[in-house]
Amino acid sequence: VSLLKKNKGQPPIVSSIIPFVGCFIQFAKNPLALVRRSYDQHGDIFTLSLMGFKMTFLLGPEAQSVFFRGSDSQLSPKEAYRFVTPVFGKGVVYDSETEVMYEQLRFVKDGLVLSQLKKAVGIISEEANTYFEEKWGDAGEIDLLYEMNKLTILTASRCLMGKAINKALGRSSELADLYHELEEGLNPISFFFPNLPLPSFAKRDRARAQVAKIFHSIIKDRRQSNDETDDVLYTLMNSKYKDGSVLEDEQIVGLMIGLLFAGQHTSSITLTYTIFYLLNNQQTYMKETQADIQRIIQQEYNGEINYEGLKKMNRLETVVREVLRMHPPLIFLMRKVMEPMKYKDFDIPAGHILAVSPQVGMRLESVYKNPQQFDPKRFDQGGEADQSLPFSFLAFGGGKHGCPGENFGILQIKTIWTVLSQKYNLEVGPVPPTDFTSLVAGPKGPCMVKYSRKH
Ligand code: X2N
Repeated sequence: VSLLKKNKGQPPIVSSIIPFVGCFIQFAKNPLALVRRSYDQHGDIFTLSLMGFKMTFLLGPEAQSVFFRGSDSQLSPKEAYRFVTPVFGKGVVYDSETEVMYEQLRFVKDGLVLSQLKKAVGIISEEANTYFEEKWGDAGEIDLLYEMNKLTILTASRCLMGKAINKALGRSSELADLYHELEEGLNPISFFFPNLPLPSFAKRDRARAQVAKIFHSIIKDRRQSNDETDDVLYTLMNSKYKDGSVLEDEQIVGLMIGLLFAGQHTSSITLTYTIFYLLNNQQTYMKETQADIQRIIQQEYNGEINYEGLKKMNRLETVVREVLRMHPPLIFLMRKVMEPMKYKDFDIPAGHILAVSPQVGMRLESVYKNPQQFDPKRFDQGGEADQSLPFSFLAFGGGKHGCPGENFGILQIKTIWTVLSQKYNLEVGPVPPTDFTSLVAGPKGPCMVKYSRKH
């Protein structure tokens, strides 16, 4: 037997009888089933041929670590996520030079530091209180996903941009409609067909121009009034690149659009699933969570919802993490391979799209026991997740591009649930299935829920 490692060539290709199109139809129908089936057949690395793209999947912590540890010059997020640029804008998020991208990421992280999170709790609970009082009343039936989406637009935009933006949102539904038109432009099909002339693209460009105009005027007002509300906008307006220059207004606008999108959909989806899981586990996690709210928020902090109190609510936090394990809103994360690379004995050529699938990756039996079972206890201190390998939990990505909004997002969900569950009793059906046809994968709507005010 030769001691030299045998070169196995490129990763196994998942077979398909249709040239060019490849597995695209199966992929479009149920991308996760295809990825899971291919993993069972081929193991932790394989390539799907989709519309002329070679998508190479890495599954399991060992393979995933290669993805998250790669440098941008080897594994480019910018090249993989080009299709988001018309929405977020040029020169920001994934469209900037690597070094600039990292500096922008740092500005965002600076805008979401602990002191900001503490303030955010106050803002979010205030917005949530007002929302429920004005919109829900005493009893009724609503589409929970729709409602949580509306509420997280308000909370995320206020935490990012202060009160002015919510005045603009409240004055007319125009801005909300514009956001919606802008988001319609983030169709996942445009990953495969960036130049397809979809009718939504003309609307997208018009909406972006309008939103930009409104954001520009908010920035201008901020400067003139010497308003020193320190929110994320304030942080961005006062941040400096290493060369001493400040962000251009156009870049601030682009980052705001990106952050607003990021903070809204992932949160409203996770919040909706969290509520479904809590109410479907009345005798266990719901009971425990509500006892914590009673003991910590009510007794220890006299009903005031603050950062310290929410931090102590461990069960709610493990419920949210377990929801994210089973239903990560981003079902794929991608990079473009810029230089040929190796994984185990396989050669991955330049030009492949490298992909990690949080949803499939967090339901592997080798990573989490009974992965199809909802079990928040796995995230308890000293629980099974504490023993897992790095890059086992994928809901917030990892490595240099790891999500800067992780703490904010979880806190936002905990805050809104604490406000909501103290006001209302809810009646929900079973946990809804997931809709994989949008960029951010959430429960298939409508998610009708009955509510009535507590005493
Ligand atoms: C054939 C429709 O085509 O039925 F938002 F500042 C802001 C994640 C990018 C996933 C691409 C799936 C293609 C289904 C086609 C910011 C909070 C971010 C982070 C099905 C019939 C966005 C593209 C998904 C290809 C799968 C990009 C988000 N934190 N938010 N049916 O992430 O972070 C941000 C970051 C991507 C994909 C696909 C179909 C920073 C069809 C019709 C057809 N994929 N996919 N974020 N499909 N059909 C975000 C990462 C960034």
